[in-house]
Amino acid sequence: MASTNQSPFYQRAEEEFHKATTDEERIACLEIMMKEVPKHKSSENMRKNLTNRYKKLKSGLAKQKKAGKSSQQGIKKADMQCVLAGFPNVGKSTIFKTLTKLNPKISPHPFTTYKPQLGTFKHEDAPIQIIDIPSFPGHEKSLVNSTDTLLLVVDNIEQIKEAEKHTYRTKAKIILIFNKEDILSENEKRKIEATLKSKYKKLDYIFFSTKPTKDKLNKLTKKIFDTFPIIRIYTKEPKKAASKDPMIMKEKSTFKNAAEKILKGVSKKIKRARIWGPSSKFGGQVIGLEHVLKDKDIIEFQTK
Ligand SMILES: Nc1nc2c(ncn2[C@@H]2O[C@H](COP(=O)(O)OP(=O)(O)O)[C@@H](O)[C@H]2O)c(=O)[nH]1
Ligand SMILES: [Mg+2]
Repeated sequence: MASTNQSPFYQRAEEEFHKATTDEERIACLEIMMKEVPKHKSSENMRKNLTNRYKKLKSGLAKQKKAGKSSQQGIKKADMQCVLAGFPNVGKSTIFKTLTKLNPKISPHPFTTYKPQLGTFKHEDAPIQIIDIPSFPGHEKSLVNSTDTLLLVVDNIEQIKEAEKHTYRTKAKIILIFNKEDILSENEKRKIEATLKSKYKKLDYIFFSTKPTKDKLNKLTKKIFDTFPIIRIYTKEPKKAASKDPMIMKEKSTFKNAAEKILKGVSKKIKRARIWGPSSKFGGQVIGLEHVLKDKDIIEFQTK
């Protein structure tokens, strides 16, 4: 396969293809190569060649799967989910590792992340699911389009515009992570900020880099947490302390919604409910089923 005159994405994918150690990795590379190869007549043979290899690997993998050898797991969506997206080498996997303290493959080679890596981090006591996906253009479109919050990672201002053709269909809220702050001069940073404020007024952004301070890390996780339309509700039993782990509910949920979530059908049996926290007039206020909850409320109820 001659790779002269191919796009840089193609060339990198081809390099990675030769280094790949699993068929899943090879397939991911071929997908990029097939997308990147020119569609004109002179490259017809090349396209056929790629397609054949791709089909062979796919059917091999399907057989393995039938035999129960596959490790691919489905992704169960958590209450709060974000996806790291961006071009190769901008530092997505490094951010994933920083947040989750897991250990994905990090390398100076692009396309190191072949399949989605799942992890979780907490903002305060709220667990947030984070997914590291392959770089544009080999990313999981369905995840980019369907997640709650997209963490668009860039290390250069032009990438914001270029990313649009991969993100314009997303329903997610977008946070721009301008990464590798450590290698920006004050002057470069000022210019970038000026551009962000003039050209991308509505884009929520944060500068970031490896080894963030505690403050910086908290600023990032708070930014992410604030994009989710949820509230945290704690439950307690009479005379006992409130639960440590919050229940995650939609914004504007009522006490009835919370009670139903705890024990289906229980709301009919509720004798008396009390509340502490932001939505209460005073601690221990007695409430009815339609009481609207706020983040960090604590509820207590007794059943008949
Ligand atoms: N200077 C600098 N380099 C970084 C930073 N984050 C990641 N890198 C480097 O950028 C390269 C690509 O990182 P990686 O996380 O694999 O990028 P990905 O392809 O977007 O997942 C690696 O060599 C990292 O060490 C950062 O904040 N500052
Ligand atoms: Mg990566």
